[in-house]
Amino acid sequence: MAQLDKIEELVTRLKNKDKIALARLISIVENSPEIAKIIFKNIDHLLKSAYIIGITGSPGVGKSTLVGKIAKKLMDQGKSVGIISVDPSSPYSGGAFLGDRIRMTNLTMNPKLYMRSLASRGVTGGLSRATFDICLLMEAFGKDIILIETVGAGQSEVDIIKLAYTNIVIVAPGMGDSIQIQKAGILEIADIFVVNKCDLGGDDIIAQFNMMLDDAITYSGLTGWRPSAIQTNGLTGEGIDELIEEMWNHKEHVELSGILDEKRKTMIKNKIIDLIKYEVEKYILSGLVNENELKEMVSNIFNEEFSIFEGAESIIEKFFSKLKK
Ligand SMILES: Nc1nc2c(ncn2[C@@H]2O[C@H](COP(=O)(O)OP(=O)(O)OP(=O)(O)O)[C@@H](O)[C@H]2O)c(=O)[nH]1
Ligand SMILES: [Mg+2]
Repeated sequence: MAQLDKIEELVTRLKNKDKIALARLISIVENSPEIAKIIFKNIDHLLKSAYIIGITGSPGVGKSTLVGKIAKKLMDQGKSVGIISVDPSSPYSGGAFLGDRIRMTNLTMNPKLYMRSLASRGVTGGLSRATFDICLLMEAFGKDIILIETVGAGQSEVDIIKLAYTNIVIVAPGMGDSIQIQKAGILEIADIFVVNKCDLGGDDIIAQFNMMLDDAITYSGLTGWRPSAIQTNGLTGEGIDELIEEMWNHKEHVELSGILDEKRKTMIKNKIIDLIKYEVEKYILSGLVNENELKEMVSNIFNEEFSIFEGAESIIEKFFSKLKK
């Protein structure tokens, strides 16, 4: 495949901070995990030099606006920033759309910034797999900070949230506040809690959040970190400095406590398992049972000739007996 010859050249260009090479490699990684393996044979990063920050919140709370403001400040501090905007519900992908808020600030023109949006369509092997791989590419490119924006609702997004070293959860007044806060697992997710649109209020949300924290007595015992609640205004930039300062505080906390290394090790473990699963599944589905056989099996099960478990078991047995040969 002609594409394969180009991989090495693209990786070299990536390491020389060529944005076009980064964009091409991300597209390849999104669409074909097969070729992604070849890319990563030439890249030996372990997400140690790039720091990953997750920004999660319901639609419209101001995530993209804040991401734009945060990115700008970080770049002013001399950091190189990558943004991944994950939107499973969006029909677009491939960097074609991204928060117009960010675009409006002309940030896209900044050479220190690279943005990419990711939708389910066109991504092979799961959004979290692609997000992880894109983080690796961005790190190899030389990004210091990677910001991942997600709505955080689906399972694949929960997996993406687990990738981030510091998670910022954003809510906004007047958008079903108590529901937003009570949403599953906010205390487990939020390292920093942000109430955006403070021009519209939000003191009550802060009070409610602090009460919840006080109730969760065991919480601080788990990680030794008590999330703070910060009010921001995405339009004026109010509160952004405080938010960034808190990000650095949390970074220091996870680094010194060893939590960060544990997290990285878990990511490595999950990646190994992912790769094995992918290969084994591919082997079984192409080598041991083809699409037609599987179809026939499904009809037989549907006609109650045997059970789902017996069907799966027969394939697994075939797999192991083949291994023994
Ligand atoms: N009043 C007010 N409006 C804000 C503030 N921050 C953002 N907005 C507005 O809120 C709207 C949604 O902002 P986005 O940044 O697109 O929100 P989002 O969370 O990224 O939205 P999705 O990506 O669609 O989930 C936009 O019209 C923003 O201009 C703020 O602090 N105050
Ligand atoms: Mg957005």
